[in-house]
Amino acid sequence: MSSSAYTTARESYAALGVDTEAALTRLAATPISLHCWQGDDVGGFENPNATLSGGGIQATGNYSGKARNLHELRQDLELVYKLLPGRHRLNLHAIYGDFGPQPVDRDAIEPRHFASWIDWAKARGLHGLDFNPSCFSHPLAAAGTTLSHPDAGIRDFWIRHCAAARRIGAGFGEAFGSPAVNNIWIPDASKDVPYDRLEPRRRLAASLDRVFAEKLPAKHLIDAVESKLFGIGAESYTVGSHEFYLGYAIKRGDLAYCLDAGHFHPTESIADKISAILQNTPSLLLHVSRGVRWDSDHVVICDDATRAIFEEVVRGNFLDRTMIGLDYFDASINRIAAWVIGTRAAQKALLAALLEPSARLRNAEEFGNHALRLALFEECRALPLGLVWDEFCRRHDTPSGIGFMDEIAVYEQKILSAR
Ligand code: RNT
Ligand code: ZN
Repeated sequence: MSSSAYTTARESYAALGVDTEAALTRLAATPISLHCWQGDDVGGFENPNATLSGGGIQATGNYSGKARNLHELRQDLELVYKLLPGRHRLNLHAIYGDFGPQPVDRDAIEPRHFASWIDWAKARGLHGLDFNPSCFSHPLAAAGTTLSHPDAGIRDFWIRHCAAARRIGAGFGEAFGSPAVNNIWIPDASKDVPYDRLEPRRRLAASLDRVFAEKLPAKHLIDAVESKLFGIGAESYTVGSHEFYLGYAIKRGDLAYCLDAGHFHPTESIADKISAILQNTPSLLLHVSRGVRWDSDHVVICDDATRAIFEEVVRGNFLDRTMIGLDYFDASINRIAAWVIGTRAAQKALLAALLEPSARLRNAEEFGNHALRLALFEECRALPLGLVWDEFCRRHDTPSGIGFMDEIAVYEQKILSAR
């Protein structure tokens, strides 16, 4: 039985020709890939007190209760998934392996180091796992360059690491019967104005060619490349820029391009890029994030920028070719709440997009009635999205409203405060 509030909402949408049931079905079938690194400020478990260093990225804040090991991270994630409606994925970085007491260097990671993640994710009914090589927080990345490093030996090390990551991703895809995304992001950049912008890019392209040389089944693995504009201490030049990777991905033809919402100029929206990129690449990976004045990786909220991203995905009928991942790391608030708030916000933004009166909007635009188009957009802002969302949560046995915060508060008191 639907709630009476939902029935009223359904009628409001139906009056505009929108089928809320179809939207709820589509939403339920769309997994979000949660980024494991929100749980411990991008530290990883290579050694007991690992912390993020370099790479031009930074987790700010010092909230108590951070996950200190694999066990604690999984424990936290179990609560997170419980508070999310629908089935979702987990996106692992290479530094989050189950390494045991012996240190394992990045170029020596193997599928067996991630086997316990597969078991864990299966036992919890997750939709699948995704992966990323970790080309930062490592002595050989200390200079801020990896795949484009001038030293061939150092390049080779990172090539081996990225190639190993692809094999681990393919193993995930095989285990779940659903392809894993292996997303390559490297920090290679320069703080000050370089003289030579070309050679590092040539080296990067050559390194990537070697990373992708091994053919792995497309049904198990989707390779993605992530561009960036600048990082902290890396402001003047980024080797893997938007133009570099877009060109590289289109040239290869089999790569997904990764758009991170924080990787462009502060007023630039990634929403407009989606229909342009998907003309020429088979698929797209989203890193849904929220930059505040810079690529600050604030917790995702259901703001206009996030809604615009999902509107473009839905309007272009691109959901089947778009993998939705989150990428933010806020260490200033309860990290579990950060995960849940951000994921639910992304889902809500997707729901809002699925609830657009698309036929009427298309028609108004086609006939040049731009006043009607504007009126419809404005009408949408006041439609009862929250009631449809609450119904979705109810049907998936998850708290609606901000009820999830109560469970997080209890967990904070019982578990986090003891860390
Ligand atoms: C960095 C990129 C990258 C990382 C993660 C940890 O600017 O956005 O995706 O945030 O891989
Ligand atoms: Zn990213």
